[in-house]
Amino acid sequence: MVFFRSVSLLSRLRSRAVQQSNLSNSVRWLQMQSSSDLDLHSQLKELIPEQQERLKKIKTEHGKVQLGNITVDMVLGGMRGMTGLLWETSLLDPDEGIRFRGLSIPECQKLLPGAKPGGEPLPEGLLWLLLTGKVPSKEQVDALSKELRDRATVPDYVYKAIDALPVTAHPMTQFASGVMALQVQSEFQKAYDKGIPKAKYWEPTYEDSLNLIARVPIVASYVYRRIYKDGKIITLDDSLDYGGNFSHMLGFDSPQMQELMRLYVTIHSDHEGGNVSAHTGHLVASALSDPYLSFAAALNGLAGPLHGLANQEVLLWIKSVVDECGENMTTEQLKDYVWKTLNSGKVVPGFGHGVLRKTDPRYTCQREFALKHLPNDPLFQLVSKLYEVVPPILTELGKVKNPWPNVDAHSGVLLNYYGLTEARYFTVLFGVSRSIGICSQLIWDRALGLPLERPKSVTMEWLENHCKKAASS
Ligand code: NMX
Ligand code: MLT
Repeated sequence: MVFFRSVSLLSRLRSRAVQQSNLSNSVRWLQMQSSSDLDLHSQLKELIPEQQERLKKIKTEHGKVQLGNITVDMVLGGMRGMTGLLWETSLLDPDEGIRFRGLSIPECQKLLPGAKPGGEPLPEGLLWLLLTGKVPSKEQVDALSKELRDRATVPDYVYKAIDALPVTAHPMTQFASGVMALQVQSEFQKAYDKGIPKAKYWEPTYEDSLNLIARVPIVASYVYRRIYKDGKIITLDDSLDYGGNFSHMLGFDSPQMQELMRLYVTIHSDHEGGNVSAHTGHLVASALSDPYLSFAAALNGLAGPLHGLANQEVLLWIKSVVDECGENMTTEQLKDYVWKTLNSGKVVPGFGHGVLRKTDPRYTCQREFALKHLPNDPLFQLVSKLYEVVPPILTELGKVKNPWPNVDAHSGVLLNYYGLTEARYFTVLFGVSRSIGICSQLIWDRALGLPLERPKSVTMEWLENHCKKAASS
């Protein structure tokens, strides 16, 4: 039954894919459910030579094709719109949002296996999709869940490294320190020291990446329980999947919270390569720093308020609105509060984006989750009100390129509803999720032999001289 439902979904999606030829290249439609191989490593081993050939062909046949002009504005404007990275696992369209290996979020919700039929996608399924470009079967996802549980062991010195910090240290500082301590077990570093040939770099990168993805929920839960629950640790449950277990280890066992966590981790996992955390991870790894070093660096970028920390800022800001205006505020009061925020020189957290120009589909799917499970929650209703009030105000400012909400505008109120109320912790959840996207691409970085990243920089004097010359020629 499940198989037939999948097949009919598959044929519907396949016909759409014919219209969108770019999708059919990136997703291996016909291989969905057809392979009974449960081992992700051997699937990758098969795929790598084919993809290496593909990259070689692009280089030799199209290496000199131009991808656009670099303008002074782009150099001074944070490289917006400048294509400069290869990132295989996902691609962001400014209007449509993210596609993971060609699949939109609603398509992932339909096609990726859930803990129960029709449930939210299991993040392990997304990991399989990101790594292979194939939609896995439930059996493959279950095998990967087990593999991740088997790899989920954290040495004592990791906890000790975290304990060396004051309990008041920001959760992201504690989490990133724990990830750095995990690095002691890097297989890549050991193999590199022994002189592993370049063609094999991807193998210890794979080991490190899967170990890291398996272990970060344990480190993250430790940080949460240390700060907020008197250090009372909850261990892994062998019967649970990745998202379910993460929720369990944090101390939340309601089936709905576990479903939320599966959705949360899936949608936060990857957002193409140019965002601060992904780009940082990729840059650091290009020096052949191992996945732990690279991912810890990525986390430090995620901890900034314009990036991942925005989820913390949103809930704190929403609560400050309620504190000032009360729960039954009028639209006028809300507008005034938004203007007050802007006039004090702050941004409205959770709105705007570096690439997106429409409402983030990650916002939309969280909104759908809320409409289904918590329609009467007052904070959800406030988030809905903000969806009406904020975009016209940001548009009126005249400089904001995207007035619409992003992923962070919604996540906090969902977590808060299920009892995870500590806003300062939220970015750690984002960090755990992002390990899946960043590490998947790091494996491909090494498999494809991508080089050291080293763009050219220039001085203002160089720019002035260059522009003078350009004007006179
Ligand atoms: N509130 C107030 N001002 C804003 C906002 C906002 N939400 N978004 C953009 N602007 C301002 C921005 O600060 C800039 O002002 P100025 O020229 O004075 O420096 C101007 O509008 C133009 O910025 P954009 O080109 O629209 O946006 P940019 O690509 O530079 O930045 C963000 C993107 C996401 C950093 C920005 O929209 C922002 O600060 N949003 C609020 C923070 C946030 O929600 N971040 C999370 C993003 C998603 N994530 O998880 O990473
Ligand atoms: C992300 O998920 O990384 C954010 O939306 C930021 C981005 O894509 O630039």
